[in-house]
Amino acid sequence: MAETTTVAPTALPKGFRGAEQGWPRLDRIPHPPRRIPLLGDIVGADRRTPVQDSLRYARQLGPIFRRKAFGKEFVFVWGADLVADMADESRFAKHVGLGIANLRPVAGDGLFTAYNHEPNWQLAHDVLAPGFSREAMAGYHPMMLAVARRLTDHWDRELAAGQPVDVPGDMTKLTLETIARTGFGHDFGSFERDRPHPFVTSMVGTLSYAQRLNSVPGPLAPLLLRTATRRNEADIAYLNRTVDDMVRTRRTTGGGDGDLLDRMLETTHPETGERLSAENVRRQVITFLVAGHETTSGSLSFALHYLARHPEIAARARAEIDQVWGDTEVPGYEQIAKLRYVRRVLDESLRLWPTAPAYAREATRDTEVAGLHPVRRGAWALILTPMLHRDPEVWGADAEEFDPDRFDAKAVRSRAPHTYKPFGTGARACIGRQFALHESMLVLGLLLRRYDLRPDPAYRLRVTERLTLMPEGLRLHLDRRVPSGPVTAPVAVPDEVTPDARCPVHRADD
Ligand code: MNH
Repeated sequence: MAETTTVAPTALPKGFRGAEQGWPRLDRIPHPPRRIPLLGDIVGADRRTPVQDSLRYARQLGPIFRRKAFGKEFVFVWGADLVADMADESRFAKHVGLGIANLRPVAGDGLFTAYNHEPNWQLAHDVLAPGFSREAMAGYHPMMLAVARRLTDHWDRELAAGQPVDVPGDMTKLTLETIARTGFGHDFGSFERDRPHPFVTSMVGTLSYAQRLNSVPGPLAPLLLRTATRRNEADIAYLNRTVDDMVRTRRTTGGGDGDLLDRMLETTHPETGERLSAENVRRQVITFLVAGHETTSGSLSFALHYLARHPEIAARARAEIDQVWGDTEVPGYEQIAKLRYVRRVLDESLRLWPTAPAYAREATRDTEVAGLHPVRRGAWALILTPMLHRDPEVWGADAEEFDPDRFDAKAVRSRAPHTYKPFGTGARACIGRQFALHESMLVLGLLLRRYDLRPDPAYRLRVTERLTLMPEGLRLHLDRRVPSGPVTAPVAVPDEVTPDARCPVHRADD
């Protein structure tokens, strides 16, 4: 698939190839002991689980390390001081490389995959950011509820049939329907299908393909991945067709009520009066359909796993839900953010398993990382978020334990900035953060209020990787919850806003 946008490469010093040139003191950065000529650090590595392999290397090698595969050397960073230093936007910026660059054939200069210097990034950011304001979110709320209702209808049926529920499968249906409806007025009918919608199959196909491209030597990719490449081209064509149909329908019948697609098609930039091009709209729709559901579905799934495993935590969350929602059948927009403990459960799930498990930062000038590691302009590293989130210096010796109280207000205040980064950092941090949090808290609230969750005692958490993380094979048994006595009237909780809830895009510590 040809890209229609011409893209200047990130400005690199002439002849710049990789870590060898960009990190002049590479000798200070440890690598795994058993390097194999040409192949690199492949002992004990599995191409299906690059993130989990990197966590193992991280534990052996410390806060900054490198891995070499097929002649390419990558630097990984996870120590809290180093990560905080690389969050400095005056010296570092997002790097579009590795997995993300591999998505360019699908997502082009859409928000997620755009290079920093591409004018379409700022244009789309300015046009779409209001779609994630509080007011916009309040508008999505009823649609989110309607989709959650389809999930509970489905779970009620499974329960009646004595069947366990397929958590990742159903969370994916839920989050896809949510972003499709709220963003684009589209209905994929996921809950009416036995198998995933072909859009999901194609999307997962392109994500897995993008990840695989990293694990084969560049020049050999066309040969080794011939069948997969053909499959990938078909997937991309299918994604494009689906999106083009959605856009055509909207252009002819209208009726988006100011949703994301309306913004993409109609809104002009407040200062320049510019509009997104038709090709760019296509890229953005695919971007939002993918970025807007895959990661959220993973984080909901992990949260449900931990809730099922920790009945005392689930009980505390339920008590809060009963107290804040009372017997209101349908929670209002304002009643979601008040579920403080549910929010901590979610934060803690995203700490252990940040479902977008890495982001890349590049030096925008010659500088040093934490005063120790000189870097040339253009040099970059991957921030390994799951390991940052387990740094014992920040999170303590019990960092591997699931404990939502790590996110009570006092504990949060006592930690240094930039130690918790599930949504990335800086100007290119996640635009959909509030959207994901609102949707997830709403759904967890509804599910915990309605069901008791029983884990399969034989299940051991297994995490699959396809750029994003997802618990594999997670099934839960449900019991319909017996309402606990007379429920009290909703309790007024002060409308205190968490510091980062104010701006839909940028947070206080960015
Ligand atoms: Mn989201 C960027 C994580 C939900 C749309 N998202 C990012 C980044 C991370 C991330 C990390 C930064 C990547 C980088 O630096 O290269 N996002 C998440 C997680 C969830 C999530 C963990 C859910 C949980 N994201 C969502 C939702 C949407 C969305 C929901 C849309 C409705 N995310 C985006 C877009 C970007 C992004 C768009 C790119 C923003 C930009 O570069 O301007």
